[in-house]
Amino acid sequence: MKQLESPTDWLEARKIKTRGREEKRPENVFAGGWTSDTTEVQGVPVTRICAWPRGAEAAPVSFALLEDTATAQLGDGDVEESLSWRKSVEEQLPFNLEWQQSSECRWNFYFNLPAEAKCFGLGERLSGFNLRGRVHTLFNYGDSTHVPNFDPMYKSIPFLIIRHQGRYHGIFLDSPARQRWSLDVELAESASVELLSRRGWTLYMFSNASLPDLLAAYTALTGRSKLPPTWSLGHHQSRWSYPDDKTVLEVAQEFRARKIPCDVITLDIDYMDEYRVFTTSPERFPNFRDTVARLQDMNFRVVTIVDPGVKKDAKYFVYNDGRKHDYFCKKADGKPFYGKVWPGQSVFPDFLRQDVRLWWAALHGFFIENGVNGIWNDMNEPCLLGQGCPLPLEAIELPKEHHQLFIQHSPEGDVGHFEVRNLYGAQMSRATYEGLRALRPDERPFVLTRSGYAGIQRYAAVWLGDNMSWWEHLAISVPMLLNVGLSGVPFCGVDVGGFGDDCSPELLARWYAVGMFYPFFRNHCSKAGAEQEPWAFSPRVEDAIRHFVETRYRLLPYIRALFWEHVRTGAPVVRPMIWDYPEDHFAAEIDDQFLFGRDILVTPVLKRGQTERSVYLPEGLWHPFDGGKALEGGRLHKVSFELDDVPAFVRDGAIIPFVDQIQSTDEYELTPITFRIWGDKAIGLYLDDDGISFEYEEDGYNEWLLRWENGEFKSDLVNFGYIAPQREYYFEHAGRKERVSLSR
Ligand code: MIG
Repeated sequence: MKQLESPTDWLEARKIKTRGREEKRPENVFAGGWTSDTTEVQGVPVTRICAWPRGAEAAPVSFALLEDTATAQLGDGDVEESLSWRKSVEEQLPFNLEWQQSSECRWNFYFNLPAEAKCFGLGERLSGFNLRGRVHTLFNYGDSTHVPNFDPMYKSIPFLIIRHQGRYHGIFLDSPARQRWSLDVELAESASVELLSRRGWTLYMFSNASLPDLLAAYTALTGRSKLPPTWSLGHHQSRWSYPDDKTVLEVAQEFRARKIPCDVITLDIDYMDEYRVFTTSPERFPNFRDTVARLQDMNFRVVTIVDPGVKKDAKYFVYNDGRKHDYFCKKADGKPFYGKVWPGQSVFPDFLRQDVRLWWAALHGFFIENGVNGIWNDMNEPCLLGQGCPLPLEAIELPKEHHQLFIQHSPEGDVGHFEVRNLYGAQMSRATYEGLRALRPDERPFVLTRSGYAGIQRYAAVWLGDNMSWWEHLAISVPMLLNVGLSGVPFCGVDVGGFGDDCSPELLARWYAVGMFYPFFRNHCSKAGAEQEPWAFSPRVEDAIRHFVETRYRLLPYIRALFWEHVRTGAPVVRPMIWDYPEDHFAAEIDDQFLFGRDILVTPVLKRGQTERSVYLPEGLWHPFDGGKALEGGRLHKVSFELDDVPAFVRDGAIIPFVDQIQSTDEYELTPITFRIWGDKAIGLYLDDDGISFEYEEDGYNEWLLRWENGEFKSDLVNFGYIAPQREYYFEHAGRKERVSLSR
């Protein structure tokens, strides 16, 4: 067989100038055009700056904003108010933000970072909660070396939050090209961003808000997630890979036999026919449709992986069809671009093009016909095997177009891939989301993605890629997910048990104790790792895991309400303590605890051999989740957590809806719900919708405000638009449980 052409351009891209010694502020060579205006978004003042180089006429069209245009007329969809931008008269931006262009392909931004200020956001970061004191590179890259100083990661969300004197400010630099944020590395109370692009950009400066208001404003611009299908909030089981249909069915049966709730079985790359996307293996999954149906008979749903690389194979319909229509990315010389991924030499669709997205969307008809429920997008940075980062970390120049792997078609015309790289995965997931939505209009799509850009929350849930079965990675998952949530993406999680390496029994149990509070809750493990299904170790570990997964399921009505809150306000599901306790300076430092909505404070055990940890409770009274004496907040406590204790506290004054134990969300609708009440005076919310359709957007939901006062339970109807199947309701307070009917 003839040797396939091997891609060498990525090597060429490395032969460019990289950073030497830190330079002084370079000379400003800007000679292009710019505009500046201001408005208010959800009550937050926003200044917008658009700039473009000489020769261009405007900043590029944005793919991050709701309306896909930098001049979006907000006021549609989720955004209530309409924006009116006014010409800016401001002379000075907050933090004295300044910008310039220092070469034909380099822009610089400078701002002050007062000593007291803390930085959050920027999407997926390995550096802990406060991002200050290091460089953060935003250039989507798939690599599993998740050591603390590793950079860049799979996703790039250029939205930085600055907390200063108890107020919050945001900088959103909307450009999908390489960005490097240096957050006071020099300890000089100053920060800078270097953007490598020959195109323009748009910067939004949000100022002087509370943290919830800031998120409301940022997500008013970049959009919010829809309510997820309820099944996707259940427990997912994954493995790279279950080798064949027989094994998959056995795993599913095991969950039911052992009564460990589970909703989703995920199929990794080996379900395909030699890694050809939109096919199934005739040897290992010969009756694919039947296998999916059998899983669904057991109340499971199936999520299949889809990678962007299309196998170069003249007998393969996806390759031929895409070639015929010219859908794949080409090099600057017009020749096809080939990169090596799982299928061998592969071509890559140009997802920036709408016609390509439509084509890709339609290909998902294959999965719909087979009954597949959701799609998992991987390798979509895009990641090429064995090649390292396509642009050196230290680059201070953008290679010329013909060395940027390939060319993509932006609304402004052809551009080198590096100009728009950070959009590749997001636009793939957009195509997937829109495909599922069009093909199955009555169901909320479930798409999971590894790569993404600002606004990815509109299309997909995210997981944070290849972590390891290390205690360090259990611990870092908390600040990582906090920053992902503060970057506008509520539906997020990491691989429970860790992806690489062998998990240990203790680690798996402790990981589930945290994972049950991840918005996206999936056990996943790599090929090389030892088995880590919930029963892989001892009965003691299995029992602990069962308790955590059961509790996750019992909390589903509360979790569904948290996503409602996101839809309405942009709030993340997993929140730092400062979200609700902004005045608490002690809380601002804490990144090993988090709020799961307003009423649950998660205080996980993150160290091997640890059975006790110190817990910081904010003001008020807090009740241990699994029962026991309430603790007074405003101080530290030493608390012990056995292997099977849910490591969390409930806020005094909370009413949380719990559904009776179910094994999958198929049983959700008819199962009784109990409103558990903590404290003498309490309030809560109960929301109900069909959990699967978009009717909730047309008033098809019910909402009650719940109150507990003077020993009495009351429900006030706020909205009634969904005719729910009959189920029983109870309240429970201090051991007293009574049936109630909700007011109409
Ligand atoms: O090169 O599909 O992060 O979750 O199991 C590895 C195989 C490709 C990387 C993903 C991981 C997945 C694996 N993929």
